[in-house]
Amino acid sequence: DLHHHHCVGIIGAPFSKGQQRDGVQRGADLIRAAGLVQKFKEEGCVVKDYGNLTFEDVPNDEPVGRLKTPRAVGRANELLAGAVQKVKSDGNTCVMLGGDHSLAIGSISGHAASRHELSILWVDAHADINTPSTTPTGNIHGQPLSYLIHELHSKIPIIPNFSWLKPCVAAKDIVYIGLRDVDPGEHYILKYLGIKAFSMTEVDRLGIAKVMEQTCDHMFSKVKKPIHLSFDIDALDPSVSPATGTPVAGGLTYREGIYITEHICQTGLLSAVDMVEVNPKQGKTEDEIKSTVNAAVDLLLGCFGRVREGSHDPDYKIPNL
Ligand code: HAR
Ligand code: MN
Ligand code: MN
Ligand code: MN
Repeated sequence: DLHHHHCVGIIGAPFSKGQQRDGVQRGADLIRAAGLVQKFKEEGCVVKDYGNLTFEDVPNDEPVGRLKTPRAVGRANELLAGAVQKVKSDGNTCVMLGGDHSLAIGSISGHAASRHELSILWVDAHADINTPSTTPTGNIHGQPLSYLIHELHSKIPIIPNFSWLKPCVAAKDIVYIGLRDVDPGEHYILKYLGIKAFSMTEVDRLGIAKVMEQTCDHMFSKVKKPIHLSFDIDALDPSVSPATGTPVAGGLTYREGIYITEHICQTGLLSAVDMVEVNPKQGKTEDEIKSTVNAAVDLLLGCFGRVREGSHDPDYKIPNL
């Protein structure tokens, strides 16, 4: 509904070790500096900013198999999971500002701990479902879903600082939108587990309105579970959001991105959002950084009730002359 207050709890997660490009740890503060809290309030939200998490250095974080800096990623996500659980138990919709997409491990785990069964909407150019054996890079931001899904549990080895983690998501409860750079192992997993995916081909074929209709049909086919929206800014076209570590041509337009968030808001089931992979150091100009950060802010506003047609309070009166 348009007239209830969304209670929003914001967590900043300045973490970059799920990948190798410096700068992505600054995403949270840039999104705040663009006025996120004030804009949420102007939309009628009740906002609590829980501040940034502090991630301590993890010494001697040697690779484990192909996995790069696994101990730092495990520790950071354990901390984040606890923080998300707290934001949820305080009665808020949780907004996690990254940081890189490995943070979805903690964000989704913490969310699942407080809400039991979730639907996951993963909006990304990438599937981020490599396992520790299929990963072509060893970067954990390309793997978070494999750690979270029940059906892949047997493919996940023992990893230092990950013993706290239990799979908490069913393959049938995941929907992807925006895919256009999927590794062979990932493609196999998507088909093998029958995961619902709207690649950019489906966005082209159906249009974003039908994609969202079918996304919600899939998510609500049985019970109405709370929604976890994990939004990787690289889902958008690099002409809109160039300041990100792994841009891929042919992405969602700004309008398609906003349509996704408006539609998800209208379900009334949005329970947590991740906004990740904003990396100012990957912007070539100040304008490229601005465009990327503004897109992230506008997507978040769409999640919490901003609609493009405009709105007014129920008791609005035209002022006297
Ligand atoms: N699939 C590749 C890998 O596993 C690349 C993943 C890249 N990046 C992200 N994730 N930004 O969405 O490393
Ligand atoms: Mn509402
Ligand atoms: Mn991505
Ligand atoms: Mn991602």
